[in-house]
Amino acid sequence: MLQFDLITTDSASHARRARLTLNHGVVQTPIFMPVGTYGTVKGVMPRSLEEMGAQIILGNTFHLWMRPGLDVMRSFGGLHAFEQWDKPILTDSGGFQVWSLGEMRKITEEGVHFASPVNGDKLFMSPEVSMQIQTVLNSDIVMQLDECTPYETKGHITTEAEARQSMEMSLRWARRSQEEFARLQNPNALFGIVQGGMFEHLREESLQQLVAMDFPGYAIGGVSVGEPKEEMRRIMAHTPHRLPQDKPRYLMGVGTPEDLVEGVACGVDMFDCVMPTRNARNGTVFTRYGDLKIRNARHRSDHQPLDPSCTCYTCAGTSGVSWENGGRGGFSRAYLHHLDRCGEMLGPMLTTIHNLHYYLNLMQEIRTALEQACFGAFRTAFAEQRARGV
Ligand code: PRF
Ligand code: ZN
Repeated sequence: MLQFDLITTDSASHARRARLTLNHGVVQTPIFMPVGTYGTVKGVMPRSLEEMGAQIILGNTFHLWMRPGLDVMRSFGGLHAFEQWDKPILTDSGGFQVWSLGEMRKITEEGVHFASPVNGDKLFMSPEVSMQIQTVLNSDIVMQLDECTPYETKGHITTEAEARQSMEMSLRWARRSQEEFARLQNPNALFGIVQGGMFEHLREESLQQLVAMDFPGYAIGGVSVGEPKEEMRRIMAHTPHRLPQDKPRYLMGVGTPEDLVEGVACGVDMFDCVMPTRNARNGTVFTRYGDLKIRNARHRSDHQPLDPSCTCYTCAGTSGVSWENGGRGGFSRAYLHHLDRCGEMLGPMLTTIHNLHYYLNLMQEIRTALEQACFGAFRTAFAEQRARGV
């Protein structure tokens, strides 16, 4: 089940504001989806995610198949009950993760043969297997199994012929995914994934074939895979707006705050990325005025919060009133610097809360700007403020 209702469209760009209804609830788009690969958004309790306004989170077919395994997932009736998250979940198919195994795998037309990174067992992932696992997980949005075409392999940039072969196999896997999904009578929604590497005509072919198959939603895969930024932006400007107006569009694994704002302008509705959570664990935080490294010695005795304009628990405490609006403040940069120096667990927990809040709040600001018909002005002001620096 999936329903997608457009609320407003921007007159000067491809941006849209919409409402996506799924089996476990409603999602307001454009949206950022926190990544919870192993059935947990690392370091964050589900109640904190809800408090931060997360509406949908990711899970991963490949990882959950490895651990805890399908028998355990089946005994819980799916991922929602297991991880104690009752709002929508999207699961990636495992294609991208199997691809990331590098030398450990062999891709054939039938599927992917590989050795389990956990215990070395010989395993096989196919479009059918991916659909069977995602059916047990009972995720609201299921992704087709695809092959994420690399930008380069060992210094060799993927040729047009290679990108075509890969894209065409993803199309055949899309058809097999769709057939198996139907056979399993999965009650959720299956998305097709556009591939085609850095070649616009291949992207065009891929999307037209997928659109002919009539998926309830579409993703753009194979971007942010090591290509130069200009290449990524070129594909971002090419593909999303060519997909059906009345279906959700998901740009996989993207990106920086700037990428999200530009992605929305290109017509993207949904994003996911490890950046806010992973960077938080490395001590890099996002702020309205640019990025900040908490490890830097200049924060040693700084009493300010990470971002004086932020209303997250880390920056504003429980009041939710930002420091610059007269709030008493939350945790100081000095304290977060100290936690990082000492390797304390609370450090990454607090920086993760802040970064996710930043991403989720950015999307909220985008939705509000679209509703108030001032997305263009928002886009300009955002870029200027971020470039100015902390
Ligand atoms: N395919 C799948 N998952 C993905 C990608 C893809 O191409 C990407 C590329 N950025 C991230 N996650 N299935
Ligand atoms: Zn904050």
